[in-house]
Amino acid sequence: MSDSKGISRRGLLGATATGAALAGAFGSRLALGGAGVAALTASAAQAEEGSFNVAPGMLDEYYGFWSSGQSGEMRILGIPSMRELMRVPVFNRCSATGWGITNESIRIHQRSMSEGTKKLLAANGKKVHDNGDLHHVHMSFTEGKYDGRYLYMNDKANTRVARVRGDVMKCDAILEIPNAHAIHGLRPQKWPRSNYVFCNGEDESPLVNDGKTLKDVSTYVNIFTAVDADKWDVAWQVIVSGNLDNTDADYEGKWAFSTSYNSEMGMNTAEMTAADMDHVVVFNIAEIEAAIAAGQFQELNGAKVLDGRKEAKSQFTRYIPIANNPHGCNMAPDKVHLCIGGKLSPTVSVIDVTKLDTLFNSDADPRSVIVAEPELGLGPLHNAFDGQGNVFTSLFLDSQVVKWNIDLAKRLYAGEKVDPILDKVDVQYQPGHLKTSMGETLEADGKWLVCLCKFSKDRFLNVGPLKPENDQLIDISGDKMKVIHDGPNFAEPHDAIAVHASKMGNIKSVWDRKDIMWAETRAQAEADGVNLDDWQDMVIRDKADPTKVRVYISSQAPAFALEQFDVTEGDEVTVIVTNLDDIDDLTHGFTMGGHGVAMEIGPQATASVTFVAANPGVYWYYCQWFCHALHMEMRGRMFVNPKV
Ligand code: RUQ
Ligand code: CUA
Ligand code: CA
Repeated sequence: MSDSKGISRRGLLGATATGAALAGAFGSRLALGGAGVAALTASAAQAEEGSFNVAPGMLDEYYGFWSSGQSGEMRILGIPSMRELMRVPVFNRCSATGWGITNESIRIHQRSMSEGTKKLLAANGKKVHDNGDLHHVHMSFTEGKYDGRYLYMNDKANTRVARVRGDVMKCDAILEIPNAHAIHGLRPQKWPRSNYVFCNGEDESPLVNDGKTLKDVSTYVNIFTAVDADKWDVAWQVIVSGNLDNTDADYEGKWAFSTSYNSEMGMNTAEMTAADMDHVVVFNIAEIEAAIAAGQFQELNGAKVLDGRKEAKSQFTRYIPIANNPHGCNMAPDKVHLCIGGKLSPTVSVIDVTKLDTLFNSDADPRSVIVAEPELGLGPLHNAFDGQGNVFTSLFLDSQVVKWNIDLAKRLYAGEKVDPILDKVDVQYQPGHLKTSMGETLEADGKWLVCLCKFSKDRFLNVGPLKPENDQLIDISGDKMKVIHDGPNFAEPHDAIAVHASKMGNIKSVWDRKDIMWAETRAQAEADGVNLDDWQDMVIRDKADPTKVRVYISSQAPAFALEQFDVTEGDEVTVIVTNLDDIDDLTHGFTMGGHGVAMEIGPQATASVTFVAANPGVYWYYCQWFCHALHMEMRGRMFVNPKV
């Protein structure tokens, strides 16, 4: 486990690679970046723009699916225009669409699709978390290529994962992961298709975190979870040594990989950076599946759990030592090379995945699978690929993107005197993730790179102490990288993917009336004798519980079927709106004044919302989605009669 290429990390990052040293290097580089990079004048910027400008009315070549970090939503941008096209609320509440407020979305928040997890969530109570920390968005694969079916994403804050449908761009499933804590890294399986979504638990906690042990760190573990991507339930879990940061999978369906920055199991920064080496965990999918099938698991909180810790000496995992606090974990589209960002080490470690079988079947030195470890600059975090053997690595501390060649890096590692670095470009400022067009698939095309900078500092008009992030577009089609666009973005995109528009041919403009999204609402309507597909205006008082009122309203521009309805003070009112318009882009809304509820109803959709009519009086409801010249007139009254 020696520091193989004789690189002095400690020399580069200061005597102790502690948080303080990191903060120091970071601070000085920020100051440097601010003073050293002159802002482009408007005219120079416009001249640059010519090369990527997408004229009004023109469509982008790529969909960019962005995470939004602590905003909890997914965003869709066009690439290369970098225009924001849509926000898809997932873990957050949305004032516009009613996500997290409508019954349909609350059902998705509260239960997963399978029986097992239903029980789990029932045990956890009914609270809908209103926030999420969505770091990683990735699309489903079929044979190493995007298939447009689903997007998968994590919630680090509340240990959940979610799925967004590729046909309507709405979330259809959220799953709270048991046993693990803080799902961070997330990737779908690439081959043969995304049967699993792999999820890293980042925060160490007692296994069965029920308060019986709190401070005894020896009881803490971290958990790697494979979610069944179709059933949206936990398929299996593996207990690991150390914590888990980022993850990826190979192109043969044999392995999953996770970086760990806390192999020390430290509880503070000094402890977490104490060891010279941390590791990458390799998960052997076939061995894990065989053990699960043979019943060799323990069941904890409804999940099948295997022990893959070092001391268990299982065939489920291998641990490959990697220098101090590695971060990014990216599988190259050449199907062979896995690239690990060194973070506190200036290196990227390249693992040849074809050598991994040897690791599981012999006593080979785990470091023998490393075939290159080029020194690239300070703070290497994530890697992206152009499909031509080159890698783009974000250098957080240097505030640069470095382009380098895998083959040259291997030759250097083997002792040849070659320089693997092909180009470096300054970015503004401090990049985290970076993504190339189609770069995490077998169809990497080497045209564009988006670089998600964590700071924008002086790049935009000052909007107060809270600044936007800066998502930069870089042209990588030539030998030299060229930053050609600054894209301000709200807190805080962590990751993005660039998907060619041809992959998204299944996106609908109008809902299918039979969509599963409102299946439960439809069942209730049928029980009430209401045909949701017809023009209808029905007010129904529940026979079993007469304080519950259901109001069925059709809408067709510019009118609701119901101009007024009566309820009684204290009633629990559910309004079910069906949009009978079937024209592209004809969305209606329903906002009940003074009751904190609003929702979107897309063409041919049904949506419903429940609230308590607590105070007697006249309340206007209205359509909040501009739909017609008489949109303002699309409104009606709810009379809340005083209780007698
Ligand atoms: S992580 S800046 Cu949450 Cu994807 Cu690397
Ligand atoms: Cu319907 Cu505005
Ligand atoms: Ca460490």
